[in-house]
Amino acid sequence: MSVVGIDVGYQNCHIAVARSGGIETIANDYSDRCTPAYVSLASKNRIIGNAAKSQIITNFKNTVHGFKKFHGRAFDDPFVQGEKPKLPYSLHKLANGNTGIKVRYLDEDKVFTVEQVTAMLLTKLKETSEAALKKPVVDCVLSVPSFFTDAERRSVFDASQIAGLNCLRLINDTTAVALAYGIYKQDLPSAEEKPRNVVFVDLGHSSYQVSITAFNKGKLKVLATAFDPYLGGRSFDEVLVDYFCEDFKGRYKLNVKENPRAVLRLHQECEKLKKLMSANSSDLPLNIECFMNDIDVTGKMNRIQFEEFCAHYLARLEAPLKSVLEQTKLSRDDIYAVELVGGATRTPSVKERIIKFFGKEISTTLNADEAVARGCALQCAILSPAFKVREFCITDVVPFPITLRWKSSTDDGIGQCEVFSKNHAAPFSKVITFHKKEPFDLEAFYSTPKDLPYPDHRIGCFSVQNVVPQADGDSSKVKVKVRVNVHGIFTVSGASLIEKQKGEGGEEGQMDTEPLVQNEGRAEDQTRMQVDQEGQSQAEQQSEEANACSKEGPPGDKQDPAAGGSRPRSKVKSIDLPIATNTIRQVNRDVLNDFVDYERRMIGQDKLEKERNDAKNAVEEYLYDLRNKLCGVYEKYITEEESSRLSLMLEDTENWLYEEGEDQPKQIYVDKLDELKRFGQPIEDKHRENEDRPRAFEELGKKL
Ligand code: ATP
Ligand code: K
Ligand code: MG
Repeated sequence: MSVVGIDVGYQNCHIAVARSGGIETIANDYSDRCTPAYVSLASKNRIIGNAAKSQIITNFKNTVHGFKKFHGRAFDDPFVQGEKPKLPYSLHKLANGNTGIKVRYLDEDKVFTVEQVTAMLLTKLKETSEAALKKPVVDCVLSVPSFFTDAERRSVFDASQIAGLNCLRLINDTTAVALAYGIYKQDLPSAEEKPRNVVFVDLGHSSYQVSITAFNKGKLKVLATAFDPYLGGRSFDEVLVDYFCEDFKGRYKLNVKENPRAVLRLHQECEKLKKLMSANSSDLPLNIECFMNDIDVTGKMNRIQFEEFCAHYLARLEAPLKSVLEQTKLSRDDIYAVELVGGATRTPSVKERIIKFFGKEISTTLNADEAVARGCALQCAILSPAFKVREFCITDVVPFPITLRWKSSTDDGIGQCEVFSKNHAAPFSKVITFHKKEPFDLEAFYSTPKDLPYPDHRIGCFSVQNVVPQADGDSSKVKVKVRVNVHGIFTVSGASLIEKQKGEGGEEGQMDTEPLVQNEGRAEDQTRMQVDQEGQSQAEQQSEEANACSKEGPPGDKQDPAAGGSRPRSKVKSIDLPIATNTIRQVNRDVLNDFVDYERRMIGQDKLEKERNDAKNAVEEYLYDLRNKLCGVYEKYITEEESSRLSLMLEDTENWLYEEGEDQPKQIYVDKLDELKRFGQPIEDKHRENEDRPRAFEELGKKL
């Protein structure tokens, strides 16, 4: 069983794995611990990660990057429409309204879903992990931004399935960081003591996330999260790009924005300049040769100017910091430490603002680039039965309150109830009781659309099926289990019909179809509705915590249907009810299976192409090696005539490689290599024989 954690960043991905020594981040085939989130489609294969990023300028139409925020988004989504003109590749509206990405692949026009593109990236990261661990990787934990809504989370989860991964948990970036921070701390306050409150700030390329987390020995509890989903290092790059576009328009009469290749190059150079400005406050140059229309451009900028231009973005750093304090009602003095992660926190003015806000120095005990991945791997280790790791209980929060709505017999015909409040503990399950005579629908949605960084507040519709009246014509009691699961995704995870037994009739004293929600034994009468969290739900809550805190928890607990639990069962017979789920923007399951197959085929295609290239390279390598040796160590074993005949043949082969042989099936190269070896091998053999002879004599000499 593999223990792998992946930070799936907008720009940069990191992988951490558990090996004998503990958790470590691993390097890819470019000896780089960071794999860029770039996927390039080509006529024979896919190129993913570092190689894709380095060829973006020459293949920009087919090199997809910056796609993380398209997860779970409709093509018509205002965010997607806003991004569209900035992208060097094309977006396409899919039949189901989702965002598709249009590229040339295998010499055909092809539209991929965001899930497919992320799956390609995950395939690469999976292969990197497999190379490091030297075994197949299936189980993993992936990071997502804490503000991702259900549609976005489901989309990332689907991507993991397409890539053949078994995602044990989608964990929020800042929660992963909190775990990486807390699990090794030896001096955390004991359970009875006041917790240690730590603020985690992650400013990445595309987003800004803040959390306050309370630590006690062996556990962490996220208290609140806040975010600016569209603030990050990318915002600063765009400021620089806009500035230089204007600058070049004035000085060079260039219209940069019309030329996607130039925009890409300018972006790359501006990001470099931005990083240099983090370390250096003097004037710094920006030079790009042959930028556009054969013109070389130069420009300059310094940190003071940069901060002025970015002032409106820097000003946005404060609101989420304020928000987490307000939500938790903690004061600055209650904060033990402020930890920064994410590449963009290296910007001096970002650090300064955060220091100023909290009135204290910030700690950087964590690796700003790797902390998320490490936290993911730690979570994976905790969840993996195959791995022994310190017990650590993680409680996250529900970022946006969730409401259920249904048709009812009340005056306005609508019943509704907020099932999860903001910052409610997660994962968590609750049981709601309804009295119904027929199947019914539960519509789930986020209660506060205006606070949602997503244009659609619907989560989905869950139809509780097979509901029938009792034998005497009365309504049946239906228990519905709702849950925010380990991935932070809302589900109606079970429903059961409680058959009334003899002598039980009318115990509730009500015949309406309102839900009964009970809370820890005290039936809280909220006008016509009661919330029920006693019995089953409490048992569930315990099993939930058991699962979160201990990997040894019985696997069955998680799936425990609503009807189980600690209530005496003797009088009650319960029947599980099927639930039909229709969530927004979710990829159809049959289609998902097709994507799984297609991804496998593409992996196969990449492998074939790699083998073909390797075979070609082998010919090339052998050819150059033989040529060198013909004029060197092999000289004395062949006649001049033989040598010149062979040299001619090598030259022919070389020419062939650059012309007709440039692009041939693998077998042709294999045959070519064999052909070369037929000539080369006898000489090689003679050479070896000759080399071995004196050595053999030496050996013999020693023995004598
Ligand atoms: P996200 O978290 O939004 O999905 P990500 O995880 O890919 O994105 P990170 O890798 O944390 O993002 O950070 C990348 C950003 O950090 C880029 O904008 C990069 O330019 C910026 N960055 C990296 N080093 C520095 C530096 N020294 N100074 C300023 N910015 C930097
Ligand atoms: K990252
Ligand atoms: Mg990140």
